[in-house]
Amino acid sequence: MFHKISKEVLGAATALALVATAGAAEEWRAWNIHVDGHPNTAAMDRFAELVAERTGGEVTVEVFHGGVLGSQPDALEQVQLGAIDIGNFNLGPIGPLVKEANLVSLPFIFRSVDHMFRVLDGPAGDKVSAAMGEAGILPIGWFDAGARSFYNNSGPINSPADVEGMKIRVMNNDLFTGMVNAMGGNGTPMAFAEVYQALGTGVVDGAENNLPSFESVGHYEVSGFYSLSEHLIIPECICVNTAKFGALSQEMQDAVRSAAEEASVYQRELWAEQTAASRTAVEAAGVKINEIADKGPFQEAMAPVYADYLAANPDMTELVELAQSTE
Ligand code: GTR
Repeated sequence: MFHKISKEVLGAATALALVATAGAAEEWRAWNIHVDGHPNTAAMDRFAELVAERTGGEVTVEVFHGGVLGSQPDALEQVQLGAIDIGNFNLGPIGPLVKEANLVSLPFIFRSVDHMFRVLDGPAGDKVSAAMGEAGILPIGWFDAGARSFYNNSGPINSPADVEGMKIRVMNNDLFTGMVNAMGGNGTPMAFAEVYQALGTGVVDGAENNLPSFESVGHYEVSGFYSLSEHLIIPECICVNTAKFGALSQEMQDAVRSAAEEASVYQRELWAEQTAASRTAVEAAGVKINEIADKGPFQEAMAPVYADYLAANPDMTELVELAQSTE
């Protein structure tokens, strides 16, 4: 009797388990480096809401803010491995993993944010996306990250000569180290979370970032000058582990993609507002915003960076020319 019941129970439990597996909810862990109040944090929260809504709860996203899941280079490897499912990433630190992604990390390659998005929306962008997807980091939405400029304490930067001898923190990518070194400085890769202290204690003389990030993590408290060199215009993505995304039904993929697209539209609106608000806030806190009259010498100083990059990656020449010739 006991034996019989237990067999029936077991059978029912197995059937239930099978049903549960078939309709199992996908629970994704998402990486976000930014703190509360940053546009990308709000956009990632919106993305998570939209995903739950549009997939009817079949896919849910839990966003871990403030970089608590690790540094950006580490998190990217975790996405490739599937240990982290998704996140908001800057394409700068993706360059060392996907050489096509370095297209957007070449200093002064884009004339403006609009130009960058036109390239991204065209054939060059398709190549970058495809290569990222093959590397396991599939972009499904594009965020605005404005332009990055130098900040430091010793005085305004008006020409590459002002960078000479300065130790400047950069994101993890040889292109950025080369960029600072080509101005006679010392490009120093370092995790974002360590920069505040490094600036405050003089471990580095300066760093570079966009205005919203300069403000949100307090770098303006330890840097008196922000000089508008705007040397890098790098987009950011909502990027997902390619295999996890590919395992969803077509209907679920469409729902997740549409959530990412809508969250990206929202992010770009917030970004424009926040850039202006951050400028006002840091100026009110005493930071001197320095307009650079002639950025030509900075661009000219980048010739060896392009030469080295194309010598090491001759197959990227076409992509670089495609981006440069995009209207
Ligand atoms: C921010 C970017 C982050 C991170 C950071 C950095 O602007 O949104 O993803 O790359 O810069 O400088 O490390």
